[in-house]
Amino acid sequence: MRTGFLIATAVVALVSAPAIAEEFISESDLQVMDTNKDGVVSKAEYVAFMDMAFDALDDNGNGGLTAADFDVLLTPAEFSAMDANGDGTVSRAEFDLQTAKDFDAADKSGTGTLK
Ligand SMILES: [Ca+2]
Ligand SMILES: [Ca+2]
Ligand SMILES: [Ca+2]
Repeated sequence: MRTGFLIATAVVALVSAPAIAEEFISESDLQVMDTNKDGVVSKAEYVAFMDMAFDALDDNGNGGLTAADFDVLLTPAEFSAMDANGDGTVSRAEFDLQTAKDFDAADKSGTGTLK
C-alpha cells in the first residue's frame, strides 16, 4: 500500500500543477506510467495510472475524495478547482475530468502522448 501511496503522491503533485510542461514530468514517472513499454505515455495509460492514484487516495473506498483524503497534497484552492460541483467531494468523474485536462496541458506537442 505504501508504494501505491507514493505513486499517488507523485501523480497528485502533477495534478496540482496542471500547467506543468511536458519536460517537467520526470523520466521515472513516465516509465511507471508507460505500461506497454513503447516509450511514450498515451492518454489511456495516463488515465489508468491516475485511476490507480484515485483508488490509493480513497482510503474508505466510497468513491469520493475529500480535502482530508488529499491531506497536504492540494491547497484548498486546488481542491475547489477539482470539485466542479462544489459538494466538498471530488468524485471519480471530477477527478477524471481534471486528469484529462492535465494530460492535454502536459502534451505541449499535441501528439496525444507524453515522452
Ligand atoms: Ca505506452
Ligand atoms: Ca473517500
Ligand atoms: Ca464534487
